[in-house]
Amino acid sequence: MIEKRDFYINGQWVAPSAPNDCQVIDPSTEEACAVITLGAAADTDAAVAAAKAALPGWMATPPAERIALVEKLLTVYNSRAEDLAQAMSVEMGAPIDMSRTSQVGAGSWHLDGFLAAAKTFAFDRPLGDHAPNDRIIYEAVGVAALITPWNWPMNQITLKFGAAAIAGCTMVLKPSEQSPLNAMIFAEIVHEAGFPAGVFNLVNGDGPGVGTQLSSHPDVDMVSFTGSTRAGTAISKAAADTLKKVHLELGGKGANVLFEDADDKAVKRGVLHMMQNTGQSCNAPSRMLVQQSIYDRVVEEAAAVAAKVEVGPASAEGRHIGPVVNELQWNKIQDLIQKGIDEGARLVAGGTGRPDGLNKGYYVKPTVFADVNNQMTIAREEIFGPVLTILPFETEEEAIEIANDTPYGLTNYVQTQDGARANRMARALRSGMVEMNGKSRSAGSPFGGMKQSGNGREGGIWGLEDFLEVKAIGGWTPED
Ligand code: TXE
Repeated sequence: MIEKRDFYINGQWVAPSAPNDCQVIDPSTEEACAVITLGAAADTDAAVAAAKAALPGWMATPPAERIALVEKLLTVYNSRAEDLAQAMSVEMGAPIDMSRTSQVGAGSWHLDGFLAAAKTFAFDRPLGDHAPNDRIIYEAVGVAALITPWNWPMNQITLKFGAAAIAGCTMVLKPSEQSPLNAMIFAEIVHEAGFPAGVFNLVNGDGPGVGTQLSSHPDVDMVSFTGSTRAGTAISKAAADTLKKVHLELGGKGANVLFEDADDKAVKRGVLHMMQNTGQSCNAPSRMLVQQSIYDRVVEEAAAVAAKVEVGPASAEGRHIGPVVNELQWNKIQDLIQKGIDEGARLVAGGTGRPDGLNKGYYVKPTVFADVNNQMTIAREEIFGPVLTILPFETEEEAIEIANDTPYGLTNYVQTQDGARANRMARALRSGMVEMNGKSRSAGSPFGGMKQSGNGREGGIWGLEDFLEVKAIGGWTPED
């Protein structure tokens, strides 16, 4: 059993102010794999004080030096890749091969994206030729609280850390209490890279404790949060009295619109994308909207693809999907599958209960529902499990109406070989991101949502800008 009770504050590992053990459960076995401490207000205060004290020095460090340290961090990160992969696999259930490639890889991809963006970013620039005495300076927002979830832990930590560090913010990270181990390795990586004490701090804790303390703390200037819409609302309320900046990356209920001229890999691609990470992705294409003329064929193929998706423990090598993260999520997914059946959707693959032979562990059957209408609970709520819903449509207008009829607006997908239609759809869909014909977005592209999927953007220049204030100066005296 791993015992990691300390917090990383002001450049060193320190004992918590009071004991408050919390077991980390391996979702593949339902056994405890580690013990951590949930922090108290005194721990949060100590971390925020360290970040506040380090802020002036870090803000005054030239951007090129901050960038060089992030570059160094990336090298250390890559050298610790296997440790990170093992940690994520055991604590949140990502199958080890997928953990090594996608989970760890997402982190280096984002850090690379920030490094590329930062090198061309002008932190100090003239307003324009018409105003020689005006200057625009981009400065750190200040002390940033980073509150992250468990589903793509390194993805989310690096998305926030990379931008904050380059922007000149100091930070307190509160990772998910479900997946703290990879975050603690990340703190070791920051330490080894040589960041000044206090620039990065880590306190473990839960939402009602450290999460709320950070959100309402008067010395925290910004919260960058990824997680549920419920917690996003709570954070916004807790932050309101101090009017801090709140950046939210929340849930999604993405549509994947398959027109009758979709390419012949579109169905398989859509099902496997839904099942990736056991359906625990905010940008999962969870509503497959299928044009009526190809509907029956698509339903049949989708059911066949889902039936072939293998499920197994995270420690096993291979391309199977793992368990979902915890009992709470397992129960929530089971309830939603049952609701789908009760509300009249047609179950064509999977269903409630565990897959055959997997009696212990939070395993879910890869599930597909056909004949779903957009008012059913399974079409409205983010299930966050390997459950695909299929909805029919007749016309392009109807597809747009169904796709946009959701409180979420994170990612939508379009499959058609008609370029003009694809572009019309890209403009009509109300979401922060649209991906077409299986082509994903490139490094440095902004990630984030509209409506109840949140605000702000992460990644590349846009992610960097979220951690920056814009200062306008009049009467600037040119220095050369
Ligand atoms: O998330 P929570 P949960 C969605 C998904 C999932 C649901 C529940 O639909 O089924 O959320 O997952 C911290 N103040 N997503 O309950 O609670 C918490 O400690 C401050 C979408 O695990 O949002 C953790 O660090 N912080 C998603 C983080 O929020 C609070 C990723 C996420 O936990 C808090 C995960 C509070 N009041 C779940 N309450 C995505 N957008 O990718 C909780 N936290």
